[in-house]
Amino acid sequence: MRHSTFLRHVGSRSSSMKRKAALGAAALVCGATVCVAAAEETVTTRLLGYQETPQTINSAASGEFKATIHDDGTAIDYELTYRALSSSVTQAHIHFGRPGLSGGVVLFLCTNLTPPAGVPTPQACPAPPATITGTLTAANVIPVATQGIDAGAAGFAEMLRAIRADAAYANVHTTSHPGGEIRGRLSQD
Ligand SMILES: [Cu+2]
Repeated sequence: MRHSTFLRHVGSRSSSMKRKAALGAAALVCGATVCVAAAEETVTTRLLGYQETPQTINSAASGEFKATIHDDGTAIDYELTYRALSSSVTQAHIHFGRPGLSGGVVLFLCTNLTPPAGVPTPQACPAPPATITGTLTAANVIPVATQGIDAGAAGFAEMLRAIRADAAYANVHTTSHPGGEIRGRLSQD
């Protein structure tokens, strides 16, 4: 495992995706004879009602989502912040879908509803304002057959490709807006 706690927090705060060479001695990954600079990939996005589909939502709420993809592509560390929502937060996810289009739920970030079957029980969604963190792996993938997203490691790799191709979004759902109140695309802005 080349991914350290130190590296996890050396991410860009800008709304872009990039491979970022971490700085400092702790960023060096040393094998038997050589040391190389480790890199990490961080995706950040801002969540707003204006990005919701199929209906645009006027909401005072906002949020931020940050995903750090492990070097070996087997996990995503995430941090989701949301505030000022109109009503109780019910659930939050990463969906498979391009900007302006709705898509299936592939990865749960949190839920206060009946937990999904077949994946580890997601954490609860705290009342806003709140920040949650977690780690997603192949075990968390919910396949979406109609959109061609597989289960397990294949599906996880497909979602990494989708994130890099501007085809995934984070979405926070509330009681008043069950289809989602704030949304942000995971993209290369
Ligand atoms: Cu969702």
